[in-house]
Amino acid sequence: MTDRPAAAAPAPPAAPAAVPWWKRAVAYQIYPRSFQDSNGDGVGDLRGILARLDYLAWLGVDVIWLSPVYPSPQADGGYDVSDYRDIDPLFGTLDDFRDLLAAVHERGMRLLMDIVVNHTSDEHPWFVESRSGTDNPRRDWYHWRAAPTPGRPPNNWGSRFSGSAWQLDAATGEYYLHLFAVQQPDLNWENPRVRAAVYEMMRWWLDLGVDGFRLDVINFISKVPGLPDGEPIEGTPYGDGRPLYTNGPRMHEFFQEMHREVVADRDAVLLIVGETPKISAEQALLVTDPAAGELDMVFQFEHITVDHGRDRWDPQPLRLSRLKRSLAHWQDTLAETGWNSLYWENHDQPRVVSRWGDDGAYRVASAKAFGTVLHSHRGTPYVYQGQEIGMTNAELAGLDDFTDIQSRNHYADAVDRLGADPDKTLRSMRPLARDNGRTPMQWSAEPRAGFSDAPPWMAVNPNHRDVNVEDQRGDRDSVLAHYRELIRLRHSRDLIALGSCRLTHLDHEQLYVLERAYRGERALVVANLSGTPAELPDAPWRHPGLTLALSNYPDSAPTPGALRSLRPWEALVFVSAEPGG
Ligand code: TEU
Repeated sequence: MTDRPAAAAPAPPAAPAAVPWWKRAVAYQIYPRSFQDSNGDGVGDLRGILARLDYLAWLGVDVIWLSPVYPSPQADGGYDVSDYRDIDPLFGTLDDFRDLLAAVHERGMRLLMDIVVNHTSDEHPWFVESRSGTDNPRRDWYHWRAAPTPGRPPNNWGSRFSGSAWQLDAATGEYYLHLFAVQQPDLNWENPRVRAAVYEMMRWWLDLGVDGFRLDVINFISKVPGLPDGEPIEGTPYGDGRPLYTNGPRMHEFFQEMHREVVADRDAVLLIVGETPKISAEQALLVTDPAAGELDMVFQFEHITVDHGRDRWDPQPLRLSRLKRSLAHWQDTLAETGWNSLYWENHDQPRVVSRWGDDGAYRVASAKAFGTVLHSHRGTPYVYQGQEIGMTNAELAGLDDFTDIQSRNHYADAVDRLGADPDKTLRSMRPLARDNGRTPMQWSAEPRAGFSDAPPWMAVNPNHRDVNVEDQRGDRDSVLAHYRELIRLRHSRDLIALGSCRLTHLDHEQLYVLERAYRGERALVVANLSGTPAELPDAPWRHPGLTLALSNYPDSAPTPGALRSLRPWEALVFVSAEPGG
């Protein structure tokens, strides 16, 4: 009987792949124009951000997303870049940037640059050369087309900032494509020299020491060949080009190429998040699957357009079940393989407390409730400047209060071209206008809210006397203290950072309920996202061993079992004991 060699010892279980840092991180978005002015010109700048870094470290922020600070004619708030390797004098100098980056790293934080490469500014040297002649070597760095018939654009696509997506260039008699403003011509990503130049620029910033990128409308870079007409849109001279330039045929190929050319061996330390309007959860799973070698996460728009009727200018009341079904689908679809970004606000969105909460009597409770719900999902939460103190929408009384090109173009199109009623148009613009998220940061109750010593580029919200960092910093019942506690909870419990996430009670129009689980630990989050009391369906709920960890009311039920109803905007986090606790 031959002695069979001893069975090989079973291979030790594969060490769990190191959890990327950004899965436990909380991000903070800064819109530099409106964050902190340091040189008294009424516009925020890099030295202003540097002066506020200790505040962000105190809040518990792990990574900062910096909206564009590159030289720009500022036609679209800096999202029209005329030089990718410098800083606009409005915001400072490259040395100011180096000092800021060093100071961020000294405090153990990271910084993401905002890369805007679906388009450039029409003042970028690449475009200046490209439009200089049909035989210019950079002509095909952009999308130029002759008019099929005189006076008619090459196709019927509408711009996202109103009007046609094509602009006639008188000098060469050809049209160029601009999905956003006329001042933002789209780069032709079919051209490998364009892609190589973009990757080289991104590596330049990585060599400077930045920790990753937020990629602006990055799923628009691949267009359907031939740029065919879109389905006509009723009541407009345009067709819907979105399906023809969104999540295009070579998107995954370009994402993988970018990953190879830019991220390569720095994958473990970098965070690459793509802004991807109209991406589906299924597509996002393909993009964020680490095995795909594309992006780490995306900003999706499904949940942030549940109150859009025809479009942003047709605001509808929130149906909570619709919001929950969307976020539940994203949680379930990306689950163990993909990874979600979590946000309510950014520089393109209104303030959540005004949009879906109550920015009057229940401003504090509803701001905290939306914070609790957001930060209790599985994914990386993004706090937009001012969200952590419960800033509200701006007072946009007249057209002059709207600074944003998207709003002003819409008004001009609706009123001047289509003859719509001016007041009715302004009324429909106010609730969801991007300007609502762009008012100066409210640091104190002083005039100009401590943002600047000079008249700010945009009016400070007069409620800064009551809503500001200084007053809230010492107040343990403030929205700020609540956000700080949410961030501390995520940092201290992998249950919250890494645990599975299941939404329940999807049809309930008041309650938002989440169940989290991680290696035997459990959490239950239940929030009443309405201004009226909510009875708990089929109470008592049995979640033995869970106790209250966080609430936005002083005297909430200590356990789920004791809960019978929730007060307006009441939001509770129950957790099991800490392992070994
Ligand atoms: O936004 C892309 C985008 O599609 C939207 O968020 C946009 O606000 C709007 O809803 C268009 O319909 C990114 C930037 O975040 C935004 O600030 C820029 O204006 C835009 O790209 C162009 O760069």
